[in-house]
Amino acid sequence: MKQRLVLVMFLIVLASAMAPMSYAMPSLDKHLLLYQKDSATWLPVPWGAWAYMRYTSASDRFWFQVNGHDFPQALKGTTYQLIYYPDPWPGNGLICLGNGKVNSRGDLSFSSFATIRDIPVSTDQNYAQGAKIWLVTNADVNCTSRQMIAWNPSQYLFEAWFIRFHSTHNWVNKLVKVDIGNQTSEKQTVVGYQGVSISSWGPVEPTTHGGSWGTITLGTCRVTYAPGTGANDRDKAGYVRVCGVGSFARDGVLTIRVLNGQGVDSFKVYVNNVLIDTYVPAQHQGEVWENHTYPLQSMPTGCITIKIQATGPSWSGINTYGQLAVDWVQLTWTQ
Ligand SMILES: [Ca+2]
Repeated sequence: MKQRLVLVMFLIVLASAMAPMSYAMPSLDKHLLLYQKDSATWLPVPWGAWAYMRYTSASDRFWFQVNGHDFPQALKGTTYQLIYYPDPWPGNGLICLGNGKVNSRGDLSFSSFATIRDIPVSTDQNYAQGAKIWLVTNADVNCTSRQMIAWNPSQYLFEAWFIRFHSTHNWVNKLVKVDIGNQTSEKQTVVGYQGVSISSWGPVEPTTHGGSWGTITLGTCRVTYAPGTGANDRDKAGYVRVCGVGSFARDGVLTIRVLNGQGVDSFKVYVNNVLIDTYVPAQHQGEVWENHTYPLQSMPTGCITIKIQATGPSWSGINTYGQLAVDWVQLTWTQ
């Protein structure tokens, strides 16, 4: 064990002396040791796998370089994710930083960057100490829902100490609210961006067909399913597209305002074709506008297409008014 540690220390010194690999990569000024731990004692596993990570402690993005060694035979060919793991279990909001595969010699090597804000985050139970960085098997983490989905600690490499990263990027809060039925808002150009478009909605209401539409007397809306468009269109969806979301985008939140009317106004919400909600309200007599809010765990960049699809049974007034009215759609994020 002693010889082993001497070797590890020698390799740390050697790696520290190496120049950064990529011309775009800033100076990797800090380092972290990761190793297999006995999950009963949290002591290092003798002769276990270990990795050395160099990283930027303050930069516009989190740049890093990972070199791992001595992975056991059974884990050769396994893909590992480098993650920031905030406690408690299952690490809700964890961040997948990059990934690499263990080669036939039992080594693992990759370098990349991740567009992240400061770590640890304030809600992390380890906030006072710092951020835990782990190497976990790809199968045990969901990078979209951002949480651990299995626990096989004998296969992981854990942090030897906590780290901190400070983002020097100038984070700016963004808000795009698309007022459905307001034809100026529906085509708005967001300053510095390509703008907004909508498609596949019914006519502007209540302007077109009259009626109460909840208490929207001062506003306008549209339905996802317009009357008179044929039975095959009952599951028709309305789309809102927001383009020009930058590559630094983080912390997205989608809010939609939907009329829970006299029918069963069930619906599904998709973001870039990924289903994020299936909503089935209790049936009632009134008409109530409801806000539904969704954190976007994996914030898309470029164009974001929001699809709102009625899935409930046709209500009695469908041939007059259509189905599932939407007042507005709002996206917030930072970039
Ligand atoms: Ca509206």
